[in-house]
Amino acid sequence: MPKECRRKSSKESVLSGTGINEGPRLERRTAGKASHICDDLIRNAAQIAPSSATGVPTVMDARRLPQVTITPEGGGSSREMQQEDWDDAVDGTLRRKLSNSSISSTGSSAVESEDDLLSDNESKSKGIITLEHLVDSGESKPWWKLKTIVNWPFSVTQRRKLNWVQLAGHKGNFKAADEGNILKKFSENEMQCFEKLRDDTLLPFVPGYHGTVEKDGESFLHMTDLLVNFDLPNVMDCKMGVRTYLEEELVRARERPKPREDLYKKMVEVDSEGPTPQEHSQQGVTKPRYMQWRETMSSTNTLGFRIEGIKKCDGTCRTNFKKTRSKQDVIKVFKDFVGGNVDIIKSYLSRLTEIQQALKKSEFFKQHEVIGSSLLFIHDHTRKAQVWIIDFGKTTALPEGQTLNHDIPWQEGNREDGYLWGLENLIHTLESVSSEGMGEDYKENSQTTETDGQ
Ligand code: I3P
Repeated sequence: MPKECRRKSSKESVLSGTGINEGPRLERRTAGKASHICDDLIRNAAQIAPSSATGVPTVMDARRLPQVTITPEGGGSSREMQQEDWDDAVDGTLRRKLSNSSISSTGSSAVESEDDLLSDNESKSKGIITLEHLVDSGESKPWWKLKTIVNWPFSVTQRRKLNWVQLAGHKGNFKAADEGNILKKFSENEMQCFEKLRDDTLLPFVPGYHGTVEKDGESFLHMTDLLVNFDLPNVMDCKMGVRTYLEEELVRARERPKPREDLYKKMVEVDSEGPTPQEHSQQGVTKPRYMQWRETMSSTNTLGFRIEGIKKCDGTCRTNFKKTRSKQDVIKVFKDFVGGNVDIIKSYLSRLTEIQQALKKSEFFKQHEVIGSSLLFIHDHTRKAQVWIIDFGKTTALPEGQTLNHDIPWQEGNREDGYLWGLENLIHTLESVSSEGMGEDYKENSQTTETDGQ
């Protein structure tokens, strides 16, 4: 385990230079990669873990100021959260827009129109980030969502008030719920999936679903918070399959092409040669074109899965894996993610094998095109490790009687998604990590994999 993720005595914490001193250091480390830090990761939120096994705040907890670094689009200045912001937040008065920051997107619903997506992205590209503080009657349950590096040194009391923090996602996608649960923005598609999954072999591998609820005039899916039983969890999101867009999105873009400037900019940021001359001149690319480009740049096309983002127990969050493409690239990232601990890899492997078996038996899986779904890897310093199947917003039922193999090549019209092929490659990749061993250089690898050109 990385040393920094073990629970420390207050003395150790003070001496180690983590804690209050860590924020600025992290900020410096990530400056210049600002627009991609925590953009896409962990739509199921980062749980505020209890301070210690006993729940007693450490001395560091008491000494450290709440610290949030807002990272602006395209680098530039950043802003640390001040004590008064925090005071505002816990008082229940904060609803503040901070300019020059951005929220990126993940986990959308297939029911959204391209126009909706455009308007959502327009606000994102204007760099507006909203800190929303929502208070339930009776009990204070603030909810913030930030694109940020977070170092949450809150006391236990404060932690209880702040159920969890969402680092990214489509605006308004998540809200805090009752203890151990979260609310995810309603999607008809996803709801239908959860309803069908109630009687499926995949049930033990998907987040608990407790129906829909209304809050502040909006509908949400009431779900188990997967991070709740972990102590300072490390989380990785792997998007599964060889294709990340629906066939219907492709058809729509062909019939009514809508070049998007935000996607063009994201493409250029990673590869200035990416857009065609025509796309350069119109300063826009269509969504399927962008998604296909993302697939070829990353390991989606070559391995049938890709790493979307990682949040580590020290609060750092990386999403600059757009060019993490080869098996060796992925191995390096996994080694760093588990902090060189082969036992965690073995636990993940065993869970992935169970998932693979369950998928092969699943009626739900046979009857659905699974697009944009992720495997969420979670482990902590106790070596507890789990993998969950998440995000069914773009998982769609096939016509009656039709089934998919999930391991044969996609051709437009056959709706194959390559999920099982990707899972097999993922398992082989982790087997390689396990058999290769970690070596001494896994820490270095975390530096060398930052290859997005961001
Ligand atoms: C985004 C990513 C998301 C996608 C989003 C893309 O690209 O592919 O999966 O949302 O589309 O911008 P990136 O990872 O490079 O940031 P959906 O899965 O919901 O389609 P969007 O911009 O239309 O939200």
